[in-house]
Amino acid sequence: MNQNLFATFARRMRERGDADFITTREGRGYRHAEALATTERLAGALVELGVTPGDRVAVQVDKSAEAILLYLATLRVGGVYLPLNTGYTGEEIHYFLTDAEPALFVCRPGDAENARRIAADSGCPQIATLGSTADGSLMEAAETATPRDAIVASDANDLAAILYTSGTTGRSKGAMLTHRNLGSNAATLVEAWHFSEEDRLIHALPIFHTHGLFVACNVTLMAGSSMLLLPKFDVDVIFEEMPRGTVLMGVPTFYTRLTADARLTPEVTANMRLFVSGSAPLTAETHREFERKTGHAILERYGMTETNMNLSNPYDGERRAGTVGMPLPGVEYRITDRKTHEPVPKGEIGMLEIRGPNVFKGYWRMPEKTREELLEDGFFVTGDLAMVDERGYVHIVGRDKDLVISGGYNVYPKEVEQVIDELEGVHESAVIGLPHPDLGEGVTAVVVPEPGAHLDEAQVLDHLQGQLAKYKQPKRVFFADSLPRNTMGKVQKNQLREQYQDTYR
Ligand code: MCA
Ligand code: AMP
Repeated sequence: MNQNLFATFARRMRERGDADFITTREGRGYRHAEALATTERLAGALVELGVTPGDRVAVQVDKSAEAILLYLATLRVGGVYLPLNTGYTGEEIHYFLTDAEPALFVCRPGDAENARRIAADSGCPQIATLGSTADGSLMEAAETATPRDAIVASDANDLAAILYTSGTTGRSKGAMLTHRNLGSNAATLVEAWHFSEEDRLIHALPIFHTHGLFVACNVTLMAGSSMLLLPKFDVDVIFEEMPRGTVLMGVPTFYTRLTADARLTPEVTANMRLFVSGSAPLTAETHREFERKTGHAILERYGMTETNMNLSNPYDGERRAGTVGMPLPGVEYRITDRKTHEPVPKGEIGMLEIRGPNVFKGYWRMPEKTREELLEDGFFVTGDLAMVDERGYVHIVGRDKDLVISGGYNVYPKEVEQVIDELEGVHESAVIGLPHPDLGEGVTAVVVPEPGAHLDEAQVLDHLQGQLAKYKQPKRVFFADSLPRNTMGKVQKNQLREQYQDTYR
């Protein structure tokens, strides 16, 4: 049997035929059968552009129905989908193209000139464009290409996607995800969250990360549901659409913004059956406040790029504020001593490790990194600190990794520090996350200038423009004579977090 994930999706799309798959507020959408036919044409275009099984297809495009169909067409031809944050700068893209060696880079029509140059510099043989209104050279090619109705035969262990996740060393790592990884997780979530053909997901997340791409789209496809595709999260639009939706998936910032709005009532959410939160910690306060205002208990779950979803609060049963629930069926977890990987006594804090069919194959061309984080017995070391309570609910209590999560986007301090340190007059810097009422954590830099150098906040921020995606850039920059260090010489970021804790409050 063909274990290509798309074979499962195609079966469902055929069954669902004329039922809506993707709808938009502008009225441009796709029914399931129509979407399936478009993937045949896009597959034809991909093959004509030189994509063969196993090839990476790198994609940096605005959110659109066609972008989702491009993901599906890539699976159809046996390619490996590689989505890239639309905020990434040319320099960042250059790294991804060089590292992943894609056969094709699909970019926004307006970026074509730069993309051509970056592709040439990084050895990528082909580019195509895709705009948010079905425009661009890829859709033109799809019009004339010979449709391909075959679905390339794949093994469950073959790669379906590579998603880059920043590394603690500052170098992004490509997480290799197989057809089994994605397929098993989607099937599990459909069951766990009771998805059905009746569901209409309000899709307001970006589609270049696990949450908006795999959790949202794969689950919709597998259940034969439909989704309202929104270009971005906009509170006004969510309030307008909730009466016609059934599920919302969001990062905690969605819920803090909705909760702060007077329009949040039981009436406006009456048609909704499920609110899912993840990608960053949802505060117990927001959870309770949302429930008080709507009667809906947000379902918080825990996942990672490397593993898709691991733990989830129950659909039926208590959804406990401040916890991420229990392991999903088929997923095992253990909480261990960081050094020995031996389980710690129940109720104590330790490293969260995960094993299951959802756990990735390793980091693209980084065997050593893979060995460090993917243990011989199959457990993946998440870098998150957790404890389990007496009722079996897991609490994520902190991170062992130096990571900031801002509005659901991960920012690795090392990467930002390296760019700041290149600025003339900077001796060294430390980047930290501080409590932020809207984004959860606000990226913040503490900079130590060279003796005699005169630097100000604007200079540091100017220097970062164009080098780092906007969401990675600090919201504030502070200056200090030195950084606090322990006897081993390690920067004490806890002390800095304490010193500047009230910055955004
Ligand atoms: C936008 N900006 C940000 C962020 N988003 N800055 C820091 N952190 C952010 N997350 C910048 C904009 O460039 C803009 O800058 C300024 O902040 C104000 O933008 P605003 O209009 O408020 O932002 P927004 O468009 O409303 O976006 C906020 C957002 C968005 C809705 C929270 O960031 C978002 O959709 N985040 C979701 C991320 C996500 O999908 N994460 C899942 C990763 P300026 O004004 O200067 O131009 S997957 C994952 O983590 C795992 C697997 C999991 O468990 O799910
Ligand atoms: P990413 O690298 O984008 O896959 O982000 C994964 C990280 O997001 C995890 O390692 C956690 O630190 C964090 N995360 C995801 N979901 C939750 C959650 N519900 N609560 C706390 N942290 C979360």
